[in-house]
Amino acid sequence: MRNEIYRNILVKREQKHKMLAVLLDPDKCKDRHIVSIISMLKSYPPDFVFVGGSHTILSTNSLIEILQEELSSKIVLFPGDASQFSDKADALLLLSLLSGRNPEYLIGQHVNSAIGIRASGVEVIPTAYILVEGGKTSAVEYMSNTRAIPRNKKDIAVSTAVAGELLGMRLTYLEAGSGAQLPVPSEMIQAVRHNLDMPLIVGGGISTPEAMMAAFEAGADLVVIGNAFESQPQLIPDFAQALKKYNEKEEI
Ligand code: 1GP
Repeated sequence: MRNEIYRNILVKREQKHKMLAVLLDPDKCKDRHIVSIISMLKSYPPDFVFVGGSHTILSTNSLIEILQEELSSKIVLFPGDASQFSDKADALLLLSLLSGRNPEYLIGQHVNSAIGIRASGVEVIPTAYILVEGGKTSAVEYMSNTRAIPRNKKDIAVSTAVAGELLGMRLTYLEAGSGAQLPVPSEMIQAVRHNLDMPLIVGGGISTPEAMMAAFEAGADLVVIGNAFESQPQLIPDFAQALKKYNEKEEI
């Protein structure tokens, strides 16, 4: 089983090097819009480009092909369901929606896609996906028929993340949902970080470099930005420069 991308995440984490992923939803990346996003990402390549969405009509395949032609960043699938799998991706976050209690997103979709995923040879990273209330009903909550953890219940988030680690998952994705009004609270990130060994991804509703830095300071190893860059690609340099400055400071 391939392990290159996960190993790379572990090495960067060991070096205290924070990482950025840009999330692109195939449905939102059409025509001229994708051209301006790609041109920004060429100048400021993120560590990863995540591809997927809670509800997509267009295929992940064609977007991945375009991205691979244009960018050097690794392409990681962040699928809303099994239909979004593509053997063209460099890796797959095999998500279990641990904050929810819907068996379809805990094991059902996985059974449907397991044989195809293994045959593809795509690197698989088992990921504990933990949804936290973000101030409004998120698309993932509606589509997966799962519920978010209340913002003030950090102990539930910790228990859920630890359960994921005990089950053998290799990444935790703590998430307020795409387009959240409020990102995951810093105290919750800190509490989860404190109780977990594996790398921690944080995303949802992060729309300023300051909010990204707050997530890093609280313990995120990798931050995911979707909406903010999809609607305003011109923001990408500000985030990239803030991250670069932070990593350079840490290396001194
Ligand atoms: C969603 O965490 C990602 O799953 C990114 O969220 O689109 O709000 O940045 P945003």
